[in-house]
Order: sequence, then C-alpha cells, then structure tokens
Amino acid sequence: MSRNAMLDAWVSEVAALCGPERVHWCDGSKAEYDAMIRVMIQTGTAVPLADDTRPGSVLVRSHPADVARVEDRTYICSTNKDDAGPTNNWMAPAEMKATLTELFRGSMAGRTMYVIPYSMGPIGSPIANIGVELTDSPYVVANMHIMTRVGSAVLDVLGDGGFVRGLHSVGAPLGANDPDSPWPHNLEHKYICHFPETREIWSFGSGYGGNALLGKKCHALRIASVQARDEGWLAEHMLILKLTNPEGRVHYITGAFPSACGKTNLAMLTPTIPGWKVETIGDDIAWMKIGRDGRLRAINPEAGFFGVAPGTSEATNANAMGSLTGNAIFTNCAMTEDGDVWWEQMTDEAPEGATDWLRRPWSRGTARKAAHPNARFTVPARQCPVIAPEWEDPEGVPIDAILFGGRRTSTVPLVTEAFDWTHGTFMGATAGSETTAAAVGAVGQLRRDPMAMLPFCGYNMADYWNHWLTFEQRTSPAKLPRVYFVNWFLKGPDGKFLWPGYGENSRVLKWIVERVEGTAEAVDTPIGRVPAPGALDIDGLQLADGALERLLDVDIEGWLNEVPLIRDHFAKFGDRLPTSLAARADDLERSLLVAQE
Ligand code: O2Y
Ligand code: MN
Repeated sequence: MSRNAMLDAWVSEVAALCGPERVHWCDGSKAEYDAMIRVMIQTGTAVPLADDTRPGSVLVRSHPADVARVEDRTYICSTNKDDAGPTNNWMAPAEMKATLTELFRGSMAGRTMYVIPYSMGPIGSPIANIGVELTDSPYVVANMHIMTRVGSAVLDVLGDGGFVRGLHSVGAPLGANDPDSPWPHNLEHKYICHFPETREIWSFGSGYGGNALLGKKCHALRIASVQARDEGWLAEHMLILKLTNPEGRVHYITGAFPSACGKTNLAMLTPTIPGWKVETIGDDIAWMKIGRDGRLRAINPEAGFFGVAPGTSEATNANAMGSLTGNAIFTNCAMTEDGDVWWEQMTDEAPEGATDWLRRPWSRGTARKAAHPNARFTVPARQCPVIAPEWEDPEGVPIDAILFGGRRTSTVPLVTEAFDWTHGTFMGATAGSETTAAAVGAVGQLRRDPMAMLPFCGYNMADYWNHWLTFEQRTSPAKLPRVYFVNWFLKGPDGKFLWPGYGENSRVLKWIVERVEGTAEAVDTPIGRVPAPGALDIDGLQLADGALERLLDVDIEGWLNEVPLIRDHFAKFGDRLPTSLAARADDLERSLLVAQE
C-alpha cells in the first residue's frame, strides 16, 4: 500500500486481472536487488560470474526468440490515427485494450507481481518524472534498480500526484506444479503498447530490454515526448557529454545518433588532443527544459547504462570497460571457462573453451558468434570512470551544442553547422543513416531517422518537428544551443573510412565549441557552415592524401540528388509538415543550383 489512492486502486485492479500469487512493493534496497538476483539464479535465468573477476555480477541468457526490441509489435494508441502519424504502428485505444485485457487476464498466475515506483531523473528534480511499473519479471526489477531510481523515496515525492502507469507481463502463467523456465516469455503474442493520452504503457510477452524495462524507451522517450510537447520541453534520444578545454572552460553537448553509430563510445570518449577532457552525463536519453536563465538545460533521466556489448573493448571504449568491473548484469554474452563474460572484439584473442550465449560449447575459431549481436550490459552510471560530478544535478546542465548524426558513406561532410535553429531542426528532421547488419533489412540502405527518434517518437513526427520549431519563441534564439550535423563514416573511393573516429572525434568537438565561443572560422555553403581551411585541428593526425578535402567537401551533385529524397520523406507527412521545413528544402535546392553554376 502507498499513500496514493490512485496507485493503490490501480495495483488492486491489475492484481485482480492478472492473478499473481503475491504482490511485492519494491523499496529499492540492496537486499531487494540481491533477492532478485538469487531468484534468477534459482530459476536458471542467471549464473553468477567469478567473484574475483567481476564481483556482484551475473550473466543472463534469454530465449533466442526474445533478444531485442520489437518495432513491428510496438504501437502508439492515440485516439486519432493521425496523431500517431505515418511512422508509428497504430490501433485505437479501446480496441487495443480489449485485446490486451484478455491477454493479461490470469497472465501472472503462479508468479509475483512487483510494484516498482521509479523516478526518471534525480528524485525531486524539476525535470524528473515518476512512473510505476507492475511486472512479473525479477529480471526487470533488477535492471530497473540499475537503470532508474527505485523505491520508497519515489513514493514520498509522488505523494498523491499523477504518474506514468506501466503494466508488464512476460505472458507465461504458471500452473500449480509447473516448473518455471529460465526465460519465461510468450512466443505467440508480443505487444509493446503506448497510450499517450492517458500516459499508460502495456507491454506483453517479452522480457527483454526496451520491451520490458518500461522506464527506458517506453516512458523516457515515447510517453515523455508527448508530455514534453504538452508541457513545453524536449525528450530526446541523445547522449550528453561534458567537454573541458585545456584552459578549464566547460561546454555541454548533446548528440542524437541512430543505433550502431557509437553513441555510448562518444559519450565516454577519450580525446586524443592534448589537454582536452570528456566526461559523461548520459549515453542514451536527454530531457531538456528551458531553465530560469533562458538556456536549454538537460538531465539524463536514467541511472545506468544498458549498453551493447559486442564491439566494446579497451580500444573502442576503455571507459565502458572500466564501468563493468562489478555489479553488472550481462545479457546474452558468452561465458569463459574461468567464469567471466566475453563478446566479439572484447579482446584481441578469443577465449578457448567458452560457452556461447545459447549455452553451447564455443571456442576460438568456432564460426558462429559467441555473443548475440544485441548482447547487453546493465551497469550503474556512477561506476563510469569519467562520469561527470554534476551528472545528477537536479537543475540539469546548460547545453551549448546539439549534434545530429548518422552513418553516411558519401555526400554528408564530417561536420556542418546549422545557420540557425530552424535550419538545425531541418538537419535533424532529414537525418538518415545507412543500415548495417545490426538492423533488419538490406545493408547500406538509407533509412531516414529524424532526430534518431524514428522508433521512439510517441506522436506524429511532423507535430514533433513543429514542437522543435517553437523553441525559437520560448527563449531568446541566442540562448539556444547551436546545431551541428556530424558524420564519422565517409568513405573514400577505395571503400576505406576517411576519418579514424573514436578519440579523434574530439577534434570535431573542439571546432564545435570554438565556434560556440566565436574563435573558429567557418565557410558558408549551401548546406550550412563547414570548417574553414586550417580551422579543424588535425595536428599529429595521419590522414590519407586528400582525405581532409573530401571530409569537408560539399558534394553539390550529391546534394542535388538528395533534395528529391528529402521532399519524398517530407511528403509522407502531408499538410502536417511545418511550412518552414518545406521552405528550407526549397532554399537548399536554390543555393545548390547557384553553387553549381
Ligand atoms: O534491444 C533492446 O531492447 C535495447 S535497445 C537500446 C538499448 C540501449 C540504448 N539504446 C537502445 C536503442 O535501441 O536505441
Ligand atoms: Mn538508444
């Protein structure tokens, strides 16, 4: 029981529908976390890792049919279909609830229903928001402990106020004598449904990641994007980093990048340029509100990292590796003979005598992958060696620059500065990325992923762009962050990457903050401002002959080919498309034609 009558009534109503054996109210304590881990070990969901290598850590292996977010089963159930827009799956709320109510009926039989009160953002922050997740999964409880702030203190702040309601069931009721399975889930029915008007999430059938940890993508992006629209702020799929220059001046930067573009790596980057320092505020989500000073201030609503493991190594992200020394939950990684985890590229040498994520023997030289490509680690953010001391500042940090990016092997230069806020919104709205093997579908196809929010915007994307455009009226435009488009993935004619990426990306960040400070030169081009000759610090960097010219070149023909693609993309939104964005496509074409002459 809580002191919130709405919460108590809802918990009773859900318990009556789902029929759990017992109800447990989570207090967020260490003892509770340890109990969840014990339950998972007993049911075979988790195995403890060697205590001398990764103390307090476990490896969890999911069912092979439940390994990632399921975008085709994700719905935005607004009353009007047009309010969900052309980029979301939609069903009418009453119809969806009728279907789900029958699926949830009795779905928690034989299980415990956990009541998880959580805060997205530091408890009590003016930017934070409270949710309650009801779930029958101890894996979810343990992960929510790491990824959010859970427990009684949340209920104290909530008082009798409103909250986001998240209902989750793995959809695998247990009969009286049924043994549990290591990864209960529902093979036939998976639904990840959002009811933005009533701030509800109903998730059925999957126990994995973003489908089940409802604070993350479901609350902090899909529902929060609607709350943000209604209340005048921004809920974004962005990392937040702190950059300090050799003189000690600090700038805060957010960055929106689609999956497989290295967001966690950028958030924890080790700069190669002497005297510069990057510290991490967040690696996935930013909530931004105009502060009393008129500046856009950001918090990381999460308390942990749910990072993709394969590809993470001392070479690519030493700070992520440094975060993983203990108290971590690893999901779908391989296990070594000495009780540690392993994944592709973690070390130069693969281990001998390991067990793959499907619990099969695996050894160096085995053709199939040891870890699932979407294998994950869950770890408290405070364990990151470069976590910024102010990462939990309830007021948030003032943002100087917003980056948009994508994986583009041609056409899009290394870095481009927007002319103004509307142009920055246009850059974000037209952002796209070439697909990799990590995504479903053909490799190398350009997928438009506006503001990296394609799978996460809880309403019509055109209305969302319109919301972005309103920020120029919400504060003095000079106080808004500058906007940039970055592209680390340009390739030369030989098919090799032109830019080394990783720590060298600090050179681009340096130019960006020098632009913010008014000390770096740029040249105007039809697509925006690019570094003037000599303005990008490439001291000590070995680039191939002609690489820098290619990296900063504006390919007029390539961009003229891009304009009709942008218009096609915009056309999907019909008359909801903000006219100022259509006008920017016309301006772009006009100035490209002038430049072509
Ligand atoms: O597959 C999942 O459920 C995880 S997806 C994810 C996890 C952490 C950060 N970002 C993402 C994403 O898909 O953007
Ligand atoms: Mn993400």
